[in-house]
Amino acid sequence: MDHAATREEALARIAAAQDLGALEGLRVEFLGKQGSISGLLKTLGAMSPDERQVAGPQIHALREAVTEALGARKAALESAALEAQLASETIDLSLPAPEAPRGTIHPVSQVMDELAEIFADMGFAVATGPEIEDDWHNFTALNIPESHPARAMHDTFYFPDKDGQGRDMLLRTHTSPVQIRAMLQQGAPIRIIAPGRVYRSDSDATHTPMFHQVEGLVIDKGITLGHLKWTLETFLKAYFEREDIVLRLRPSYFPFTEPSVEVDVGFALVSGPDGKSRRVLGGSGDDPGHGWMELLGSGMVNRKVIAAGGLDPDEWQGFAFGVGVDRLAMLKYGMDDLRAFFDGDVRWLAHYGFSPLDVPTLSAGVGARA
Ligand code: 2NM
Repeated sequence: MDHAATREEALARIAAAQDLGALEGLRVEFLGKQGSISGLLKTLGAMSPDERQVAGPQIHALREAVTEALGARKAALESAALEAQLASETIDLSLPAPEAPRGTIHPVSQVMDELAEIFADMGFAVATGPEIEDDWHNFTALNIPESHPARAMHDTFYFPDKDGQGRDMLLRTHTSPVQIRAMLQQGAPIRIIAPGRVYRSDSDATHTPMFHQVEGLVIDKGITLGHLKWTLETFLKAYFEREDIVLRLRPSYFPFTEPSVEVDVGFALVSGPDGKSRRVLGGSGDDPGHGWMELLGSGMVNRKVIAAGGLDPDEWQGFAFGVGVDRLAMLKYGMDDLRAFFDGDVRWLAHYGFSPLDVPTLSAGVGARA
């Protein structure tokens, strides 16, 4: 028996296959379980040894030739498909980059970065702590009595259950508990700022239930109100990038500081291009066309708070201050609606946000845009 005709026909059909699907059809037709060449192989069993000696090598050679032709055609079809794909995917490298949505840094993040940079230059580290606190760290350690209105349900967000030590759990109402934890964990001396989210049950045009605060704490030997005033003045001049920032300290009261001082900053009333008058920080509030704006609270840390922090108040003294980060951002960058800070509107962010490359540095100006 001669298989030359079968072979010629099979190779011609393989060479003519136009795609991988057709080629697979041929493989099944020739070499599959029910395939024609598989059928020929099965006939070997019924042959006499003499017949088999002649037909065996011919059928095996046929199977080999067909297998090889199928592989070669498959490789050719695959490389043709790759060539076609590459040809269709060429790009013009001289085209401009496509317009892609670009994220911006939220002003709150930018201002917190500016604060960290300014205070780092004065030797302050950044401290953080949990937003879910217990009432000892948030109130008791800060000399805020059980009866104090700040502890009331209508001012503080409480959790329904107490912690393992029977303490009420709450969302921190200020970042002061971070400073208590720092005193207990690090001991003295201390120079830290504690920026972060704080929560109060309060919501109107100028109050949001979550806002951002930064508090500062210095504990050392022989610290006075003079150190406090210099630190706040140096910070505010660097932050607002003006040398003419003037502060006014007024006596005040906070449970955690004694004495306590409210800090006002002088501003000028300037009329903008729209005719509306804006407050621009700088100059003495007592000068004509000027006024004083209440900006932050501060004072010398109360002896009871130092003791609650595990330190001896006869050995260690210090000052502390607290200021709203959102308010600082509005004053510097001119936003007039606090609520827009938390709407997540990308149009607002495109307008007021910062480029990720605008990293605050003291040498370039902390608020300089690239
Ligand atoms: C303020 C005003 C005055 C303050 C006190 C402390 C601590 F934990 F050290 F006692 N941290 N921050 C403080 C003092 C905060 O915010 C208006």
